[in-house]
Amino acid sequence: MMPTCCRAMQVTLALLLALSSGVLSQDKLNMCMDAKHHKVKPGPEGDLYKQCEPWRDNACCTANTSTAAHNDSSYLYNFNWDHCGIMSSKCKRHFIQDTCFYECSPHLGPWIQKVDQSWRKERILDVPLCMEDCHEWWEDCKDDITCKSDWHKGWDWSSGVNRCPDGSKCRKWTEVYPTPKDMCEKIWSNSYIYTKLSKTSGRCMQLWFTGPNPNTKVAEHYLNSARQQQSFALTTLLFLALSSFSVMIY
Ligand code: FOL
Repeated sequence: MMPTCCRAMQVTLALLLALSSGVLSQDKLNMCMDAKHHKVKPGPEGDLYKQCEPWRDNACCTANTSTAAHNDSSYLYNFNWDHCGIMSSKCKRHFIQDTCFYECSPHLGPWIQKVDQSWRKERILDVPLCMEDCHEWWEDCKDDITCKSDWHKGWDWSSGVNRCPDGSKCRKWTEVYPTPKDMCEKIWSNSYIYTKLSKTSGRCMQLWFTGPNPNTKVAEHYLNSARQQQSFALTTLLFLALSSFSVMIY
């Protein structure tokens, strides 16, 4: 059993740590992840290209990145959308939009995680995606073909672009992803979490929007609810600390 003095110190230390992590989370509402092409800080980018235009007031992508997002096998990731024959243009526009969202969004802070990967230091995990965006994406791709469910790993890169690995075969989209949820969650290894929330809820992130970025408020909401959970944890810790100090005194 640990002496009371040390336990009290331990709890105080935990408190200080929790407090400092709260301070560090202040700028999570407007930040860029530390990944392959992201800017260090978000800011205006007047020349963003076509589908990335909605982010021009405040973006983590440069104009060059936004143009590349529209090109096949671009320098961004050398990623080949046409790995099982040519991807339909109605499907491809969703991948372009996803690329704009991933590269340009300054409001992903609450879902950024450190990773140990050769091509990036941070990733997004479990971003709550609006149902309409996920369903429309799946509907527009459901007649396309792919050989893999997780497009982040396991490709054959020997030619310089991703090819289907040995042993995989090109299958109907609906076989690989029976539902919109399967596709949205699996394709980028849980970057997204499927929700039943609609765009009007203000509680889910939108890939497609016009006008002021609606995701600012969504991120704010998730950060506030995380803060509330944290302050509950802090109150509990404080209670524990005080009760162990009082044990020392009496
Ligand atoms: N969109 C979203 N929403 N989230 C993302 O994380 C995301 N990531 C990309 C594009 N759009 C995204 C980047 N895509 C590889 C494959 C795809 C890719 C980036 C890199 C790649 O090199 N894969 C290797 C493994 C590399 C490694 O993990 O070390 C492979 O084995 O295929």
